[in-house]
Amino acid sequence: MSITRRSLIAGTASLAAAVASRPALLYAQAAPRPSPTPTPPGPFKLDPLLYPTTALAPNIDAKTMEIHHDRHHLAYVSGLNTAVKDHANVASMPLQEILAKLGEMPEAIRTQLRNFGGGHANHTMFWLVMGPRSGKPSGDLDQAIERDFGGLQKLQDDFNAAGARVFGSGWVFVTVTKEGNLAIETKPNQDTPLMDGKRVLMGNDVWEHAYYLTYQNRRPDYLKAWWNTVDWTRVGERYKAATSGTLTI
Ligand code: MN3
Repeated sequence: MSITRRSLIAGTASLAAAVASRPALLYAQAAPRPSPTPTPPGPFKLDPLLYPTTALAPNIDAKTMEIHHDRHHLAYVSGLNTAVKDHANVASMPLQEILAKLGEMPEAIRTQLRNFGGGHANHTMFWLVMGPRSGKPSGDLDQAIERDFGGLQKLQDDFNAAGARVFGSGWVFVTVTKEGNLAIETKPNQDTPLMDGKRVLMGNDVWEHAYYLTYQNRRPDYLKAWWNTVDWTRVGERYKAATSGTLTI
């Protein structure tokens, strides 16, 4: 899923050329990112966004996307890299394994692994399940939503209610079992169901930094609008990966 720096730069250049020749048609979809994605040193990387920071507006504004990805998520990756710096055995482990085995991790860095590792996993998932194409759930995922929630509207209502009830900072998730069963779950701070050995189908960040510039204290409005950003094609791919045992974070 990661894009090389070279292809990103090449893509940006050709986008810029296309924008220059047909500005009115392409600008809204294809505005280049204002700055390149920072790359913190260490084993854990910050993947670039797969779409421009403007792509989710007006549901999520470009400034929020830029600050959230380039500063907040970067800080989690940097913190995680710092934590594992003198722990080669932890540094070489897959992130989902570190989180599932937090209790076995060196006590000196356990809190950092929890906060920064959880933050890295949560945000990596978050950017992936959003995008400009949205769509609707289909196939097995659509059937599972019908079976486990009584339809998409009910899932959205229950998910939004759960997200609104999170006190302070945290997340609301849809978890998925290997059998394909779905459930709604919330976690405080940067905790994740990965810490319970579960898999996350999708999730929404209800920290104020995720919505404050546009929505201020109106978290329920953000929760409602967020569904317009969900890329159901990619969520469907995650569902398939979960049921075939290949979904990681
Ligand atoms: Mn966040």
